[in-house]
Amino acid sequence: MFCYQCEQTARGTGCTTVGVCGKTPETTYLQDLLTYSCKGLGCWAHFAAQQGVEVPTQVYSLLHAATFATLTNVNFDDARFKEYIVECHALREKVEAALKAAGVTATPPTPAGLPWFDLLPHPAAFKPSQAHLHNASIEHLVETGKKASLEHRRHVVDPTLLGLHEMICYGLRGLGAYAHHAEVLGERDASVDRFMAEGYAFLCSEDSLDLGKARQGLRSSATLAMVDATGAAGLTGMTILDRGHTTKFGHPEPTAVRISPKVGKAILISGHDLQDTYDLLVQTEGKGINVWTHGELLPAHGYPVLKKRFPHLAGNYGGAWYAQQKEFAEFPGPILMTTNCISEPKKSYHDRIWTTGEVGWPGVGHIEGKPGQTKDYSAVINKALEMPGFAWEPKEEEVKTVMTGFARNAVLGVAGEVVKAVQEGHLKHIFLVGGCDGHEPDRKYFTQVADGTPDDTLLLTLGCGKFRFYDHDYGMLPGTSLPRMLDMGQCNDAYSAIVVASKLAEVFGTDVNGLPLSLDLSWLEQKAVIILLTLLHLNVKNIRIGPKAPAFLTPESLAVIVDKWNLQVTDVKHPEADLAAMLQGH
Ligand code: SF4
Ligand code: SF3
Repeated sequence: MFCYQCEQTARGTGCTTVGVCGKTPETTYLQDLLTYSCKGLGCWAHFAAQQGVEVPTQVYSLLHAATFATLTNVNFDDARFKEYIVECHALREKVEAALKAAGVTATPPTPAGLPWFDLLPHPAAFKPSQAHLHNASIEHLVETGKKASLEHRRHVVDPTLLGLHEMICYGLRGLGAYAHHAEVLGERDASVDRFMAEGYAFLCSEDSLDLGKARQGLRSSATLAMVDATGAAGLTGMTILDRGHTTKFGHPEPTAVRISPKVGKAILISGHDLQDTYDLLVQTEGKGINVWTHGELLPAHGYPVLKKRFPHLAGNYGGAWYAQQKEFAEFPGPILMTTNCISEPKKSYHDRIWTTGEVGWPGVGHIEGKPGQTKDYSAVINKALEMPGFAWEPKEEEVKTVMTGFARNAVLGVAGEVVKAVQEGHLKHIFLVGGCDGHEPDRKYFTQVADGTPDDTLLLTLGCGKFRFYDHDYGMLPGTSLPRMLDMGQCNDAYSAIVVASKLAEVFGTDVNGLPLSLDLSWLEQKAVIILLTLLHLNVKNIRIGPKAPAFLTPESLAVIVDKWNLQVTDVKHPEADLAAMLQGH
């Protein structure tokens, strides 16, 4: 196997025997085969759209969901990957039938010169029948997956070109996640749908070879243009997700969230999905069960519809995903995992954790339900009723809380105060220290940066990286009513930060790069990739990412990105040097 899609990849180069995340070689090859199948479906859907033939919405829904399933720490269940592969080819047949019915006899291009499709037919021509796929054993699909694998491609493709292709592919994974989340909330955008197909089709096209043909063309290559287009689609993806959240649940408001236990039966909900959270809250109403959020669901407490209607939305338990094995083991109730990041469930809680949506772990209970369908959480609820729940709570005056809910509306609501603070010299700089968290000790850099931010600066945060410092007391911004640290929400809420930065730039008559603003981003998985591509598309310069550069970028491709956007890799050993540079606007 070979996988280097996330930051925690083995030795900083690639997982080759088993994933650091726990992904087996078998699952990796099945994901490779699914990606190959998505490329094929993308070719057909993109071609049909170009011919003016209507592509069934299901095609795009499957592309989003299946793509999301290949994102780091989402799905580890081989049987589910077989289902995605089968459905992918069923829908490809449907698109072919729609083309035929419209009288189009031409087929998508299947260029022969692409070295990375030499072991199987080109993805658009790779057409296993439904009967074959249904009867195929997992072992057989794994063997086919080897021929479609990144492990194979990396031996036949120039590493810079491969890395840029993979960056597009990982951007699509992040975009697929956003589009899928949005769809769950009843939102979709035709341009995002079409781009998912177009992006996959590009990776199968002759155009994507350009870099290999003319290296000096790297800066103006079609591949780099597609990197940019992926970022543009990312912005739309974030926009529709924000619309879904705020239309259904209102604009987040600054909210104190309890992080101390409270006596009573308890369910823990983790991941990013607000719709699942809402449905679970409805189904537990009046049952004497408290619902606790975990990790990236902390910001759920800021949404008016959730916080006003459900007093049993009790608080937040635990921090970032990577500590879940310990935290879940100690939680006195069942756990529902709605999206990434799942780690291998330990024996001690194996029988009281459920997955839902695109998340999966073999042998773990799964709650079914497609976007738009209401799921039945009674298995989780019954487990909570059987279990003891929290037996202890601190005295009222010792209860600890943290703040969340400073999304775009809340921050723009006090924009006048922010502008005044800048004009009066109370606010010298704004830092966005946010993104994903992970195991590595080097990630303490982000705490050191946050803790080192001077008193006359604001510290915006989002994503699960904040759990390293979310309970630190940074005080208030002098001369204002604003806490110095403002939690804007989940990694998904990077959109809020973009809107706030653009509005502030407007007020100050500059662009985002002209603001006293520094972005110091921690990354782990591919939602972070789409956020980065979106920021680069918006021409945001001087971004720092860390703790390491992506393994899929070779020094050559990184040099192009550094040259164009002055993207920097965090100096994890010298956070004070990074802080000083950021304060200077570098
Ligand atoms: Fe390794 Fe990350 Fe891939 Fe898992 S997702 S196999 S940790 S590179
Ligand atoms: Fe965290 Fe997985 Fe990325 Fe959503 S939950 S920020 S890592």
